[in-house]
Amino acid sequence: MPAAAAFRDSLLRHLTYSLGKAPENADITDWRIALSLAVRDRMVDPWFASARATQEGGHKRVYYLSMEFLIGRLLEDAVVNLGLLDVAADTMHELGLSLSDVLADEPDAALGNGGLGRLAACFLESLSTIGCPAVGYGIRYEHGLFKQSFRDGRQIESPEDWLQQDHAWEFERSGVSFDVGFGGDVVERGGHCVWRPDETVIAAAYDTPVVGWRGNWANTLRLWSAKPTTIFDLARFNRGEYAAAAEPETLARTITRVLYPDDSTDEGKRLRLKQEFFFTAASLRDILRRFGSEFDDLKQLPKKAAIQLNDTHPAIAGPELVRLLHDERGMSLDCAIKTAQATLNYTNHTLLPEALERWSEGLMRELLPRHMALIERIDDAHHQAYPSRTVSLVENGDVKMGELAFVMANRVNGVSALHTDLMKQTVFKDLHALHPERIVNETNGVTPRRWVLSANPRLSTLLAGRIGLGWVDDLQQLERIEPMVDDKAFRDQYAAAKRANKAGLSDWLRDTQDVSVDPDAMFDVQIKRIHEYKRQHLNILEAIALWQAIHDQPNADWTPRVKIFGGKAAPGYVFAKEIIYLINSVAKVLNSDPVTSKFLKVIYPPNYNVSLAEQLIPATDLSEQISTAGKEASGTGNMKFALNGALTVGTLDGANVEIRDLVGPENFFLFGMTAQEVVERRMIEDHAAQAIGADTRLARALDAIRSGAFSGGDRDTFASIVDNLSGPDYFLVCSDFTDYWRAQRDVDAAFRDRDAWMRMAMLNTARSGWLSSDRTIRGYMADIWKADAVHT
Ligand code: GPQ
Repeated sequence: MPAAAAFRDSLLRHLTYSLGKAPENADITDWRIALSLAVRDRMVDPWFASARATQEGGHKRVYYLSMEFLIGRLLEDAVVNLGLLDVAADTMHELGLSLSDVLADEPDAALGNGGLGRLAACFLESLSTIGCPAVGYGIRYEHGLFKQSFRDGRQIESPEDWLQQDHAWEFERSGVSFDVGFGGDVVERGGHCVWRPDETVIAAAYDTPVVGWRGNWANTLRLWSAKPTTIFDLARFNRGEYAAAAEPETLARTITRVLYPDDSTDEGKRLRLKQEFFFTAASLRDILRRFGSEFDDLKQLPKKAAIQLNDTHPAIAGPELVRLLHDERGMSLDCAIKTAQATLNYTNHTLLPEALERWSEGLMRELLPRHMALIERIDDAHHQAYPSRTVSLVENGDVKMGELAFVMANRVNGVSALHTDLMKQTVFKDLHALHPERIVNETNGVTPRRWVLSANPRLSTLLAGRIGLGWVDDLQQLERIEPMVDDKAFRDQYAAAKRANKAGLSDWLRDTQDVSVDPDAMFDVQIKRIHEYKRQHLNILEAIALWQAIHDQPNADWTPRVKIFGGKAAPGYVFAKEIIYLINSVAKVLNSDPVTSKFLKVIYPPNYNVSLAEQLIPATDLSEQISTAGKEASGTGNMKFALNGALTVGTLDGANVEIRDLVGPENFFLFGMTAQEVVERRMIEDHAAQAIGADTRLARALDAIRSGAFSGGDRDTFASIVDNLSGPDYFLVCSDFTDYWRAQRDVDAAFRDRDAWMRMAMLNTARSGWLSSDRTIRGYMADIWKADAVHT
């Protein structure tokens, strides 16, 4: 049978025999699931082959432990990587459906908050593309990140329900489960400690294969779901106490019920600690089980397994691995600690003090009594080996998880050059002095398969026509288009691809957001979680000042701009929610202003997620990366924009620094204070007042907010924002405003020379190949994991 016919046959078989649907009764979701199953079938053989090659060769495996995997939709990734795009499109077409409609029907799996979770997803795909044996371990949240809507401009949250429809990608592994305990006490038996938990839940495994480019290799994403050890209490049920009878089940399932919606803030909730221990403990048991099925000597664990802790969320892995090796397998404590240290590594993703996890000793002793005792032993051992007055794992009654992760790790890494330097100078200064070899840098990256090839088919086709497809897994090859930037025909084609992406976005905005925008206007985009350090309020202040400037001179030759915002605020983050309300309120006034709206619009589509990012980024001219220097660990959206030919207006923060070095300072709009200047500026007590006094535009923009221009005349509505900015202004919005305004006017001027702009955009694409997550993963393999790619 020809390939296309075989594929069609497989799809129809799945529709009929897996879903039990007749083609005439199938809706788009049925077709989508049938297609996913047909595609999934094609992943299984490479998946098995990868597992066999790893086992037979006795290769080292990488284990990536992460509370978050922001995977988004999976069907297109799978279709593209397996080379099935044309076959799938033709098949759907023959069946009277469009592949793009079917792809769009897939729920966007949001098992993560933002950059940290998306990074984990890009890493899994790169690990498979490279052929590095790996398992991603996380939590199968029943509900991912909340859905965001706006009511009268304010954020409303509602539960997300990605599992409502069948999740076609996973295999439930009823044979793979572990008991995970909490609470109870510790007793001594025969000279060693035994933890006797008083609560136990089952961790049940669900596997999703992750296939790499060209389908040569597939790794596993194994997510744990919590189940009760007893289904229900029959005695209570028989007494008619129905709700009480179901209690054990409800309690157990609560652990994996929902993703905590806090990005870069530590809420310190008991259930969160349970989630962290739950998935970490299950994963470690699984890792030891796999090791034990292949090898005998547990001391060899570091040779065969490298465990990466994605932030401190799984940092309890340190004491838990020591407990498993020492208490349960009889290794000496000293050897257990050393073995764990040689196996574990830790990635830090932020220096923000409010995000550094601390758990109270009381809570730890209550939920994880044996671990608390082991943390004290680990602390003692570290003190013995490295006498220091300043380093301690427990401080003011709290266990410091960053320090614990550091002490238990072979390598500790930051996620951009600047961030890694700052780690050494600030949060981990003392530990770095004791362990000068331990901290390394691995600058983040993004997968080009999703973020260029799939998200931007027009650009990809253009590139393929000129340099083939080698860039897809060797992104440095984008350099090969650099000599073509002065080729007028190529530049026009590049510009046409961008224009078509923008026209597509304009249509979408018209259909879904009820606003009309000119595709020839500059599309200026800031998409990321809403946070004061990311400074969406700096962006909206500039919009207000620009609106005022246009009013002053309505006949001047303004460069038309569409400012697009996207992002969610943590439900408990009141100030971030005020920023959302301000943006929406400003949008309302500006978009209906007959004088200015042809030059300036503000649009904030709700419920920003991975799929929306895929749509926005290829249609962007200007990427806003405007965090207070020293606060954004890396950023990864910034990389996606540069690859897709958006120019950046940005500060010297996180990976912006490296992006600017790559693309060249003349192709990047830099503004603002450096991290060092930020520290110095904060020492000036009235820095905000000084900045406002020195810039009438800034003063006027703040006055407009204060006087109620965006709140129907009410002066109180945005008082918290204005008071903050004119008072403490910790994130230095006012101090950076003047230079931001200057940079934005430079952007305006540059955009008016379309040809020169396109040249700069093309240079951004040509020079951004280093930003591939394949490069990042190769760095981890060489510097941290000492793991090799395996070829099937
Ligand atoms: N990041 Cl600590 C998150 O997305 N969530 C978090 O809880 C923490 C960090 C981000 C960080 O803010 C970005 O700068 C990074 O690019 C990203 O992690 C991946 O490293």
